[in-house]
Amino acid sequence: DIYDEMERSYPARDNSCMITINPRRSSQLLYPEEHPREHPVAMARRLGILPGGQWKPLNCHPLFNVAIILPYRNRQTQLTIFMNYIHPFLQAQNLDYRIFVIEQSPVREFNRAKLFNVGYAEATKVNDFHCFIFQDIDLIPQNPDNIYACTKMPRHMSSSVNTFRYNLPYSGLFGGAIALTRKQFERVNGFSNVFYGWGGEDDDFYSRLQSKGLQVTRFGPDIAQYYMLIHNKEPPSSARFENLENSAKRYDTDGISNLEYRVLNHQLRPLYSWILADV
Ligand code: BGN
Repeated sequence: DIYDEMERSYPARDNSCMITINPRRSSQLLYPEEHPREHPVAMARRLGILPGGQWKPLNCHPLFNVAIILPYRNRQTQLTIFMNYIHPFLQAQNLDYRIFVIEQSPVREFNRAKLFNVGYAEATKVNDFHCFIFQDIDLIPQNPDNIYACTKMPRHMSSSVNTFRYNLPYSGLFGGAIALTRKQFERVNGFSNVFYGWGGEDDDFYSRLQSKGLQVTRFGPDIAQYYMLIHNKEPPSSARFENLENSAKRYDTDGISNLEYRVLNHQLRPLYSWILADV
């Protein structure tokens, strides 16, 4: 039962918010590219979103306290589509949430995993977040029951993506969108910082979880459906194989324990907290 799998951030009490998870509800057929777009200021006002992309329900006590971390560079259209879509989606789940966009400064190769570590570190300075969602900006959750909160075990949320014809390509895939409690994330020393360029960082993270005996969980493929926004494929990095071979040697020394970066700029934007980081 999915309810039993959830890891609550706050204890249940009178007037706790309800969460609805109905595995039999079929996912919405939708094309996020065609989702209506609203001016960020108008949207924030209409939906009661606080500066920095923060919201919580006022008519009930939320059960989940979540930071959503999005690594970013040069994907303005996707960012707009994502924000227009995700706020109503998260509000319907009655979450206490805040969205962080972590932008990598030019010119070094993109380092998705290290940006996640930066997001974790910066979010933790703002609030004592209990649960973290680490996800790509191009992934749109299609089922409203795919709850953006943590489970007792680290969860792979995007196991069913349209670009993989809604099949899991391999059982160790842990990329796309994942949910971990702060405790689970700290237990594995976060992500490796050495994966510059495309590929392998999620496989490295999966092996970290395994090394600590953390079994990953997934909801059913009907719930875990995502639509990937169309973009050009990144060329894979050639360093990823060697980095993966040496994974185990770095678990304890490479991660949030040795994280170094510089925040070059930050703003509380209407729909998200923006952090520009040199990693
Ligand atoms: C894998 C990538 C992952 C990526 C998935 C899905 C590597 C490591 C060398 C085998 N892993 O092949 O990072 O998330 O594809 O695209 O490239």
